[in-house]
Formats: sequence, structure tokens, C-alpha cells
Amino acid sequence: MARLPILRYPDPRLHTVARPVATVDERVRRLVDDMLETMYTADGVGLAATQVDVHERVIVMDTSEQHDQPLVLINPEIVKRSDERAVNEEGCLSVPLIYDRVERPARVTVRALGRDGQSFELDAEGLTAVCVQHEMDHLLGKVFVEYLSPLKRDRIRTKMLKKTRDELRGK
Ligand code: GNR
Ligand code: NI
Repeated sequence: MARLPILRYPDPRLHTVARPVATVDERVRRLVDDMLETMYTADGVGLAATQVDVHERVIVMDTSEQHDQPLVLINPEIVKRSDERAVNEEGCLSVPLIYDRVERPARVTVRALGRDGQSFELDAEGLTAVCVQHEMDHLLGKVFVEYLSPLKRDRIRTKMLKKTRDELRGK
């Protein structure tokens, strides 16, 4: 397994729309395993392939308390959304140290292929519902800050550019 570099907002590659996976083969399983290692190492609860500059419909997640229940979603599709909405604080490994409130459907049912290539359905609520919708947005080239006001988004963009510049200078 290998840790992959995570793209940071406002990298334009984060706005790429991912293509479906044609076959869950050895290459895709290796990508999944590298993404899981990357997610766990970064202390994230989810990671979309877009964030590691691979533009295919692959997501890994683990919203369990013990971080011991990896979930793999390949070619995920939302088959049901609740009318009820919920507001949650979101963060993103591609926008480090920024957290803000986003409103989304409270519950979703997602159909996807697992690491074994078998189709399954996931009924998600709570953090799992937030996370799967956040990750599916990444696959469509959307970052959560795009739900915020243009003013907030612009402040975040400036802050991220400065942070990246400072880190490159070794500050
Ligand atoms: O680690 C993550 N935590 C998180 C918290 C609230 C809402 C969404 C997330 S996803 C994020 C990891 C990430 O950036 N996935 O794309
Ligand atoms: Ni994210």
C-alpha cells in the first residue's frame, strides 16, 4: 500500500468530473487500498479518488468509532434522498482547518459496487449520510466550500493559497 498526495483547494483539478469504473480489477483494488491508507493516515472519515488526482468514481469511507469498518463505494449512485434536511459542520482533507455548516438531505440510500465488484445498497444517516454526499460531490468536481457564500469562499481561497505558500517556504 502507499500513501497518495491529496490535492488542496483551490487546485483546479478538484473540479474534474470522474468517469465510472469499467471493471473492478487488480488496478482498482490497488487504488482502493492506497486510498484507505491515505485516508486513515490523514485521520479522515472519507476520501474520494478526485482528491488524489484519479478521476474515476471511487470512494473510501470509515465513519465507525474505532476506525475499523472500511467502506468502499465504486460507481456510487443515490437511489433515495429524504425530504428531511440536516445541517452539519463539514471539513475536508483538501481544505485543511476550515469547517462550516452545510445543509443536505438527512438520509440517503446509495447503490454501489464494493471492493469485490458486487453491488450493494447502503442506507445512510448521520455522519455517514453527510460523508457519502460530500464524497459524491467530489466525484462531480464539487468541493463543500461551494455551498458557502462567495465572500466566505473567497476568504478560504486566499487563506489556503497563503497556507500552501508558507508551507512551501518552510514556515
Ligand atoms: O475527514 C472528513 N471529515 C468530514 C467531516 C464532516 C463532513 C465531511 C467530512 S469528509 C472529510 C474527509 C474528506 O475531505 N473527504 O472528502
Ligand atoms: Ni472532502
